[in-house]
Amino acid sequence: MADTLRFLHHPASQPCRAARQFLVENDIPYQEEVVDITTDINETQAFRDQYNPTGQVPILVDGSFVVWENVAIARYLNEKFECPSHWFGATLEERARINQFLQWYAYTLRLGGGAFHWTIFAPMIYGADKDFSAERRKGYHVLYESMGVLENYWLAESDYLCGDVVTYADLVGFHELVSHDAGGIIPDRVWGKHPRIRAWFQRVAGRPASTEVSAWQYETVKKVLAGELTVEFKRRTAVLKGTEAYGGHNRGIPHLDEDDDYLAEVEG
Ligand SMILES: N[C@@H](CCC(=O)N[C@@H](CS)C(=O)NCC(=O)O)C(=O)O
Repeated sequence: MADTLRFLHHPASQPCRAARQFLVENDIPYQEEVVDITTDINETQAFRDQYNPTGQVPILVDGSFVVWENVAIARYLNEKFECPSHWFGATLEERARINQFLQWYAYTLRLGGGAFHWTIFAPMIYGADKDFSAERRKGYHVLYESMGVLENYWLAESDYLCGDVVTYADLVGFHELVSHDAGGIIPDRVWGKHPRIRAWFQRVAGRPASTEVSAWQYETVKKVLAGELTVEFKRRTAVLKGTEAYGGHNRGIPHLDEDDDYLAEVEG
């Protein structure tokens, strides 16, 4: 009998939710194992040696085979279970477009997660008395740049990011925005300037699997924002490595001490 797939994840993690939604959407049986990233368990050498040298989730374990990185996990599942071709493209051009999005997102939209991380998690990790405005500013910079590209390129002519059907690109893009939405990270004025993103976000949110996979994030962050829940972090390191990136591809990157009117321009 084949081993049951083990999926190591945390529901607060955007890449974990995307890969998990792929499992749910495709009715793939799996055993769920939540890795408590509020501790440093995933940073131990034993964890790194056994699963992933970066210490990050999501991780898929299929018997003796281990694969990490959400896109690699979804592609592995897609091939292994011969999932419907819309997820990763039926034609050469569809596949190229999806690949293009998944490369682009990893260096831009994904790093915009810093706007969420440094607003919601950082005070619980490092202490609410500290000033995270510089880190937040970096996160917002790359988030807003990415939203501009989503609005004016990826969603310019289609209902979904890579055409007129849902693909894995939509799942990763959606879950980045779920964190921002749950955390109230994107001001209403900025949502209002991105009507295509808003319509697309609602379209993907309407999928039953989206609700199932996002519920924990919305419920937990709502309690945190209402002051009803403080998550006890036993670690003193960021849970989103790489969030120090600043700027995407379209804007010059001013020194942190210099005036940057880009945020004011988007929010104004
Ligand atoms: N490039 C990875 C990123 C995964 C990632 O950022 N995981 C975070 C949670 S969102 C994590 O495991 N954080 C724990 C840590 O960094 O110690 C992917 O796309 O799968």
